[in-house]
Amino acid sequence: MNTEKILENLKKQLKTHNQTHILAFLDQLDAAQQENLLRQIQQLDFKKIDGWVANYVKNSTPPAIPAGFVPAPFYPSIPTNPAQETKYAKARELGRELISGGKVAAFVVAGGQGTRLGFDGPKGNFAISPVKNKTLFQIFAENIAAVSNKYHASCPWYIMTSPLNYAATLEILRSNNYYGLNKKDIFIFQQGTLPNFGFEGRVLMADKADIACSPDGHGGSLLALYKSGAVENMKKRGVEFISYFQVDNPLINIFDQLFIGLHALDRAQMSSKALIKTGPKEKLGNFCLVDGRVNVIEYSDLPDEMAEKKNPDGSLVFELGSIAIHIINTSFIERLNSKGFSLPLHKAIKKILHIDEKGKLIQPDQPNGVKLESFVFDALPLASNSIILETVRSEEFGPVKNATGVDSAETARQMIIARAARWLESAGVNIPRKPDGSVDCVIEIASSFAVEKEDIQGKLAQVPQIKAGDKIYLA
Ligand code: UD2
Repeated sequence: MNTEKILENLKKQLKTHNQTHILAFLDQLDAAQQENLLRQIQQLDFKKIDGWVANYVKNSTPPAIPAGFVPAPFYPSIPTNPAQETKYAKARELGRELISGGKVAAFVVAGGQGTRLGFDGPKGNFAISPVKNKTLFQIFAENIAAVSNKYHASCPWYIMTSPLNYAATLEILRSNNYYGLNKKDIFIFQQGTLPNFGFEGRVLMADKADIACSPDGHGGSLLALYKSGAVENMKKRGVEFISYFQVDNPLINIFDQLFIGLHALDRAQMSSKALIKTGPKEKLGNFCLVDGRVNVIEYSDLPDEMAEKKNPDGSLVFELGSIAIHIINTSFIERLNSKGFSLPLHKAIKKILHIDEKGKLIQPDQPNGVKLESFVFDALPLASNSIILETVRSEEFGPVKNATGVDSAETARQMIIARAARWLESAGVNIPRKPDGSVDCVIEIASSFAVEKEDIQGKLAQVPQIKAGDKIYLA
């Protein structure tokens, strides 16, 4: 079809869907810009857009929460009876086998914009380790290298970026020589985007030649893993299980034998790790069961009376919080994509830079539009089997979300030090502590020294005597 015909069709389509403004400045664009804009429009699905406008953009009623939800069952972090003890031992063994057999891949979602942290550039490049100032990416890479070494396997690493931080992420990895990992074991790809909307339902224009778009949320990973060829690459390598984690958690235990093993033993398709929440209002999604399937209800959607409901022993009825750590089967992602699937969207009201109908750039100081995102945990009810494993916060969850205060770089560094101290103490090392019990030195344990606390016992000869105020790095 020639360009004129394409243009005519697009104009008709835009008119039908009340989006004619997208082409308002076409005449002012050069040929390359015109072609680029037409390509962007062709990628939009206007039927879906009409649905999004009606259901999310213009609809201000909060999303309905599923009826009849009950707390989801879970595996406790420590087995509570002999049968469970036996199962955990079996799971650990199976987990070790699967890791050694190269059947497990690391997968970090790193497409977020990290606005709360106020850090310029991909969040994975944020320096966090307390002695060597290693970045989040370096910590993950070293962990993957150490696990590969320990299990005599080559564990691959898949990294999802957004179109906004893809080039920068690639450059960080390249200029750091992939932190010593083999380049062929790293697969970096981009997630999709969704258009941004004005409150009246019009697709916003970033400038005269570009539609304003933003990353489609971490739920977009389930599409992007497939579309980018990552799943195909996994299949070629024999990877069956994807260890999904977020870029902001330096304490992540990427290759957890127990979690992987329990997931595989129970023939689950997508599983989750959970924490017991610090209180009813902790900002974590809540694990629930609806019609026998695991669902996560966002903290903002759980009615107060449910969030605060207590068991006779005083514990919260909905006590299990989601920390965005999952095992996902490659076959599950393939199945979803081959059948065609869609996750619900979630709406965020934001300040969005755009041009107005006169072509003037608007830099809003108040929220002026809607961004839409999908969340990965919304795929849990699509899994026919799904397990939840409780984990211990101080061992595995120290997210770097904010510049200061709760979940900040400072709290994460303290957690890294505290965990290192506990690991060393468990092997009999004496750690100086202040009268209030906090650690009185700075310690950093590299993954090359210990991937888990059990690795320390064999390396005690390398641990120096530690005095108050010391800065100790073990590698
Ligand atoms: C998420 C969870 C919350 C809890 C918490 C744990 C949601 C809605 N909430 O909160 O329940 O588990 O994490 O830390 O998920 N990302 C992308 N592409 C995107 C958007 C995000 O890759 O389009 C990545 C981002 O780089 C990060 C992760 O997803 O690694 C989480 O994103 P976030 O910081 O927006 O999530 P948060 O803290 O609101």
